[in-house]
Amino acid sequence: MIPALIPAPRVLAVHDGVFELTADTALSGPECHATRFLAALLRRAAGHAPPSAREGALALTLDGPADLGEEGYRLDVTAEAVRLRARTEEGLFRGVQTLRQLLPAEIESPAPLPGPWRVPCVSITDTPRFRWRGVMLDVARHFFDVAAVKRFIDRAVPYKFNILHLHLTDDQGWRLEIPSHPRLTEHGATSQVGEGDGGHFTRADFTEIVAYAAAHHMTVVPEIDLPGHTQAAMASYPHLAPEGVTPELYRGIDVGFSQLAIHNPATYDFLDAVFTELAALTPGPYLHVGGDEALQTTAEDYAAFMTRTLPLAVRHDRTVVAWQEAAAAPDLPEGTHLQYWRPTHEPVPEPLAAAASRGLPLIMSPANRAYLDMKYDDDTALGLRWAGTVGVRQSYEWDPESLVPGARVVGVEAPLWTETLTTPDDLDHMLYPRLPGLAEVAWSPAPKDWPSYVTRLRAHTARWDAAGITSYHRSPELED
Ligand code: TNX
Repeated sequence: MIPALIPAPRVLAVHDGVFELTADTALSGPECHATRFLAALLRRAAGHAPPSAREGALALTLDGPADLGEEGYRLDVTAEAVRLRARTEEGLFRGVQTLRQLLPAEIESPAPLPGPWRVPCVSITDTPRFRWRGVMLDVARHFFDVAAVKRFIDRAVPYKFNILHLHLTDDQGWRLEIPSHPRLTEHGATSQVGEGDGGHFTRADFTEIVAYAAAHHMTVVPEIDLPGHTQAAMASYPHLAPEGVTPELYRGIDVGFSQLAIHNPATYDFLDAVFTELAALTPGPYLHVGGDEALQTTAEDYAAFMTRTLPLAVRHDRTVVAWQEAAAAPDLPEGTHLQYWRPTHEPVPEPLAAAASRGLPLIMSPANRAYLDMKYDDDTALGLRWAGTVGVRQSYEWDPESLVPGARVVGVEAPLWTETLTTPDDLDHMLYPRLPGLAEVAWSPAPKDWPSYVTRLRAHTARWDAAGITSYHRSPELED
């Protein structure tokens, strides 16, 4: 039988026989997240930590061949040993996720189970198609606390995502403590969509998230959405608003009604302070400045705003990421990543096509494929449907490189907007079963093979059950 691996590895050969893990199976590996993660996984589900040895039957080594690159790995399972090789700790970590999927579904159990813990004999050589494989969580429309964000990370890890984009600010709330501007959270974080008191991350909270992500080889990309989506900031500091606007906290789900005071120099002092503090908390190389749906902002003002704002982010030695509208800004800093989000049936806007032809990297998040907040079908209670319904097959069967001809596509990101989502179980409902398919789009070579994929996907439901993920969408594709 072909093991149900998602994302599918680049090269997989299945051999006769199995490796059986017992309480005596020793683990060796470098002192790193991958080794620790594997030991913890086995301890949790099998009930005993593997003994360590200089050369274990389970052996992780940093001696992979050069063609494995940064995140590739080679996994060889024989009846005698499991050998995982990579060039980097990150590569080992991705390989451990594959080994995890080769183990029985019960390995996902939070409490010890008797086993047996058998792994089919295989040889796998695997490298990702794209370097940016992201998930995004909107903590602004509804606030999700540190525990919920960690759980969200846990959901993404088995599928080899490496980017956690946090949408930290929007009209409905400002979610990160900025000590120089305390009212952003004292006041601007107290609302959210509908009912509820909102909430925010202290700097310690944010640091805890960054560390947890890093321990799972995920890079946090924080977003401060500008110059629209800024009602919460303006409600906290009214001088940030254009004259004549009375900023109040907002609990609705409209978009495109707010904008900062673009011609007030104090706006840029504010942004300088925010980026300085954000950069200090963010070890990763990216800062996301939003830039979407600034519907009140004239083209001229938008350009003026970005011209003053982008250098404030770049100053901290960071690569700017922005939604696709920012393609219209003049003088985008070198390497700026543009995030495509409009549905694929819309024509590619001219400025985006032009930016792509200049070689700016694109991240693909087309709403009618990659938006995890879209309803699955007409009966889905949660979610939105402005981009249509997005079923499991539709979110899987597309090619990120075919949307903008000639573009340098660096990856795929699956955003989860939370206008309608209030609990971690709501998040799970929208993530599963679509998230694994988007992982395969991002990691595995093209083209996509739906029959193979859906067979593997069905097998994964046993893993979600074992992990205690109870709220996943019972999509018709999961039935045989
Ligand atoms: C569009 S995507 C938005 C968000 C909404 C989302 C809901 C993007 C850059 N802007 O403000 O939350 O649709 O699907």
